Amino acid sequence: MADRIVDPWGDRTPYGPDEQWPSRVDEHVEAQDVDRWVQSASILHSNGDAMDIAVKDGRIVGVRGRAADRVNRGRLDPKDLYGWQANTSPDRLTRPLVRQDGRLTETDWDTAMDRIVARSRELLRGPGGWGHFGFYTSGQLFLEDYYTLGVIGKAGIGTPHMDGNTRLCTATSAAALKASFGADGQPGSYADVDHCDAIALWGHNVAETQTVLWMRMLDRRHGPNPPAMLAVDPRTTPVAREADVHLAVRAGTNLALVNGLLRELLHRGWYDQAYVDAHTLGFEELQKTVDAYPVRRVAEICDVKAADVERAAELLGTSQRLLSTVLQGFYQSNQATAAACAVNNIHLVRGMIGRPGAGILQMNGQPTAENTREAGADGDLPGFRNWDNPEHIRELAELWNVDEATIPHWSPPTHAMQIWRYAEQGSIKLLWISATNPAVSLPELARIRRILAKEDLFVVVQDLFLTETAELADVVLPAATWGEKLGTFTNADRTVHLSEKAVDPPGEARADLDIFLDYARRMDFRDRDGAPLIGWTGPEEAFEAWKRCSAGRPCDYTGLTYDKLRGGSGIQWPCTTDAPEGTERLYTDATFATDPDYCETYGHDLTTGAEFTADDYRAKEPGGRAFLHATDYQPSPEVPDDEYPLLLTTGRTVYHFHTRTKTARAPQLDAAAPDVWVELHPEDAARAGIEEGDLVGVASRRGGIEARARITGIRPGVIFVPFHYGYFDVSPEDRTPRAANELTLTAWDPVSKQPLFKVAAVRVAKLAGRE
Ligand SMILES: Nc1nc2c(c(=O)[nH]1)N[C@H]1C(S)=C(S)[C@@H](COP(=O)(O)OP(=O)(O)OC[C@H]3O[C@@H](n4cnc5c(=O)[nH]c(N)nc54)[C@H](O)[C@@H]3O)O[C@H]1N2
Ligand SMILES: Nc1nc2c(c(=O)[nH]1)N[C@H]1C(S)=C(S)[C@@H](COP(=O)(O)OP(=O)(O)OC[C@H]3O[C@@H](n4cnc5c(=O)[nH]c(N)nc54)[C@H](O)[C@@H]3O)O[C@H]1N2
Ligand SMILES: [Mo]
Repeated sequence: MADRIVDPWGDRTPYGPDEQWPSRVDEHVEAQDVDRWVQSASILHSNGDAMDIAVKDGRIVGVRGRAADRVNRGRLDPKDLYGWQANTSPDRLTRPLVRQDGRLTETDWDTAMDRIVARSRELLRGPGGWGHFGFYTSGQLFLEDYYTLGVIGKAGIGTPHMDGNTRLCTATSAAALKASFGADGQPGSYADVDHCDAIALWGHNVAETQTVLWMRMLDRRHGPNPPAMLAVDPRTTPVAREADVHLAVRAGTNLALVNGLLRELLHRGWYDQAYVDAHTLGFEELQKTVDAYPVRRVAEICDVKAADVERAAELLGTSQRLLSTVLQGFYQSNQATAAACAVNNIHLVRGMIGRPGAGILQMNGQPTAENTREAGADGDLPGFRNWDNPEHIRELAELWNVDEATIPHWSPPTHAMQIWRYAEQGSIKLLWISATNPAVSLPELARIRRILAKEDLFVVVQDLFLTETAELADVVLPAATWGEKLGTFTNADRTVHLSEKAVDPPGEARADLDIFLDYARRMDFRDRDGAPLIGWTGPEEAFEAWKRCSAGRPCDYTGLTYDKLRGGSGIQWPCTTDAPEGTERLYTDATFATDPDYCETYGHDLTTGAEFTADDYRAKEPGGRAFLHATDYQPSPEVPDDEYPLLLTTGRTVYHFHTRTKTARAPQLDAAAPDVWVELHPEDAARAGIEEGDLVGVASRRGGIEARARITGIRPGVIFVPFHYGYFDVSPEDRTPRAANELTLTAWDPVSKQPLFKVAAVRVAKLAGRE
């Protein structure tokens, strides 16, 4: 087998259009004679690669891909091959901690939970007590955990202040799907890679972030009749190098580009008038808006060659089966929702949705982000219900047997950035953080650390390790994780996988579901008839309860059971008695989820974020048609000036996952990328007298970091810093600032409320020569 650190994608298995992707089983096991293999799927990205966990003497000793699975046919990502070693790391949290005289001290579960419950009861006592609670969760727990947390928050406490780090991740995916098609839910399927004749990657470095999906794309590119490829990314990523057309746009100008591409498609007749007339709304407005984006103007705004924009339009316009994927280069950049909807527009005007090869993947990032959204742990209502639709509230009240008034629905759910603002201002007094590390991952870290350290904010952190965030908590709960607990999760193309428990968690660590259930029991949440609000005691019962909640909604799970998910491949929702094997693609009959009684949102103005009312929405009479949204380009809230002349963008490397709590504990991955760096274009580097390997200071209006220089093919005027590097593995006295989020700004998209991690104005200076 190839060295997957040196060659992350391994050997090619080429195939042609409409053929089945060949299987290739990847494996890394660090023991002889494995006792047993236990079924699971990847937890280190959103691709949903199915794998078996190797167990020997009660310990995880390796993994191998599952050849029968529709998602990966046996292949695994480098992070998955090695990342499981974090489970066995000696510095796992094994006992709860509570803050005692200013220091975190080990204690037992009763003491830790009693502290949380005492504080909760005290806060709930007054009127509007729910307003003091904030829950900030993850895209890395399991479906059963989220649904339980959602019921606790919405029907137990009744707070609208719930969100996940999914807000930082794929809030824009959800927002764009709702805005264009009426509800969240991925239209496309990974199998579209097998059938397409063109692939457009919009701000998505899929080669490093969903390596197995990239293997599938590469295998098509190496087979007969390969698909054409377009990459839109300011950096020369592996995707950009492979693509036939690479548009290295100036960060923050995506919408201008896509508007220009749409104009070309319309002007050159590369669209499907019959589809537009029958299945969409808003075409004339769109035509008018994009007409202001001739190629020359777009080339100027985005700083790319006009001829390349024309080539990109031709690639898109002449394809017969176009697959688009969209991710953080759009979602975390300027005008995120409008730009993501503009990609949906391309597919709608070309009628390229809902058939093999013609698909949209508004991607997820985290392994279980889909479940956070569908189960309502991100503040949205479970089952993609509409907070503004009284009938949807009634359904939930009936299901949970609680008063409608308990379920927060008087305004949109509070988004994460606003939750942090309330904590800063002091109205949120209890913040429960599960499976996320905001002290490294949120923008403007100095501010986040200040909030976490506030005396009047009671912070609960539920994690595997003593992270930068846990260090500042009042109570730390040691959690069990993947391989140590049972549950399900759903990937970016709606494939549901079961993940079995392979080994026991270390020490007294507990499964997240058990922690939430314990809290509910101790709080004694009751329904309208005085029965326990939460009637389930384990994962499978929680799954069955969730199935009832999902019935009749776009994410219908009623045809799935744990047993059905055992043995073979993962299965795509909706899965019902009518579609017992799941559903490959949504909107195959071009009927979209826009009916006013069914849709998840009544929509927003994409420029200002202003909400439309039910009456506004009904007046449009969508009748199952999709919305074409027309929005003008506006520059980013922070653009370079004399003082901060460069644009900072941030992102990922193939070797690390987020704040590295798992990947830095896997020796192969840690060694491959041990410390932070900054990528600069040769001209920008020369201007500052910086050479390869020099120590560079990067400063913004919020703070500064130090990083080693890499001179790369990034576009001029833009620099890149990976956001993985925090401080947990550096001793307190050596904590030189190095987290990219010391630099980023507190600003978000008006519709999805996703923070703008991809654009900030900075300056650079050489601090020292290479080591
Ligand atoms: N190895 C690895 N894989 C991961 C993860 C990880 O941490 N490590 N995390 C997972 C998660 S949660 C997520 S969300 C995904 C993210 O997956 P991606 O979105 O692919 O990753 P990023 O590196 O954040 O951003 C993608 C690209 O956006 C480009 N970009 C920056 N600014 C702009 C812009 O203004 N316009 C355009 N068009 N492009 C821009 C960057 O140069 C970068 O190459 O990855 C998932 N997979
Ligand atoms: N500058 C910049 N910032 C970014 C981004 C960017 O591109 N640029 N990307 C953003 C995106 S897309 C994302 S998704 C976020 C990610 O940001 P975070 O969510 O903060 O990153 P992680 O390191 O994945 O944190 C997950 C935490 O959960 C813990 N954990 C893992 N498994 C379990 C479990 O089973 N149970 C419990 N209780 N805990 C568990 C881990 O130890 C870890 O501490 O970062 C965002 N921040
Ligand atoms: Mo993410």
